Amino acid sequence: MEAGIPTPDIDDEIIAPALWLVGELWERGDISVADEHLATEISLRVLALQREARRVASSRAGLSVMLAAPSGEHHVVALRMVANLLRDAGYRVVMLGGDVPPHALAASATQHEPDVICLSATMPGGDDQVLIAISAVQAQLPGARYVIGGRGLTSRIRQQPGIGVCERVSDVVGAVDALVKRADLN
Ligand code: B12
Repeated sequence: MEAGIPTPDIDDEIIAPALWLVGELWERGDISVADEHLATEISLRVLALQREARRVASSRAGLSVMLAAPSGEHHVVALRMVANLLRDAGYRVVMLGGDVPPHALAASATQHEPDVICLSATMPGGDDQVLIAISAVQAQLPGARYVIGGRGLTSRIRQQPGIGVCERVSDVVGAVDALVKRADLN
């Protein structure tokens, strides 16, 4: 599942042949009935996991995340990775790309009303650009939530309510999930 193998392939190409083999081993007396039961329980657990993964992905389907790099910031590779990860997880992604002025970001956020905004800053001074961008959006959309990352950020920007700070792109889905869940609880 983590390798992104589709459910029908996992069922037909992995679980079914594995259980056929288990059946043969049992018939030959190479494994016990208990071993066969154990293999079946493991297979059933994978089926339950598949269902849970689908439920989580579909629960994200109605939610959107806006992505941008603030004014002056042209490094967007990490942002593109973030977009792929969020899309794969089931989120709708609104990608604005690099070098987005604060007022343009605020206008777009007001138009699209994303559930979370992800910002990336690589160049020194990224803290300031990110804070300027956030305050421009806050003025228009006070409830907005943010996930930020990039080597341009320093410890000046700390984790605070409504802002998740990520070191790695692979943390983004968890960070966005956490902010969305917190919003549900409010
Ligand atoms: C590719 C690149 C460019 C490309 C960017 C193309 C593009 N479309 O993105 C181009 C050629 C345009 C470019 C331009 C410049 N660059 Co440049 N660039 C790079 C380079 C080689 C790779 C950056 C990159 O994509 N890394 C891969 C990504 C995946 O990693 P990452 O950005 O570090 O992100 C990680 C985390 O920070 C985090 N993350 C980042 N953002 C986010 C966001 C979220 C939401 C989350 C969850 C996580 C997250 O996740 C990633 C890891 O999982 C770096 C080298 C380096 N050491 O980084 C220099 C580098 C960043 N550039 C540098 C410089 C100086 C410049 C220029 C000033 C050069 C010039 N004189 O024109 C300009 C400035 C442009 C600007 N104003 O933004 C310097 C910055 C030094 C500094 N700190 O002062 C570097 C470090 C090169 C160097 N060693 O000197 N650059």
